[in-house]
Amino acid sequence: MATVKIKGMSCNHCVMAVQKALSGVEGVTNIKVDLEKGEATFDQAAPVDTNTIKEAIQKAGYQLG
Ligand SMILES: [Cu+2]
Repeated sequence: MATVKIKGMSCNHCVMAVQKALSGVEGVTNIKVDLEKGEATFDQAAPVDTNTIKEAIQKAGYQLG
């Protein structure tokens, strides 16, 4: 399981946006986004490049923290 810190989430809309962004990354499964902690956890069905995660999060309008 991997955990990433995400900056800029303020409500459940943000949670959904981050969830959707991560679900679009190949190999990422079992995503859980925690608004209060400002982080997301996920399992990797295949090795996932951190830069790919970063880009997906940024495209959704947030930053890795
Ligand atoms: Cu929001």
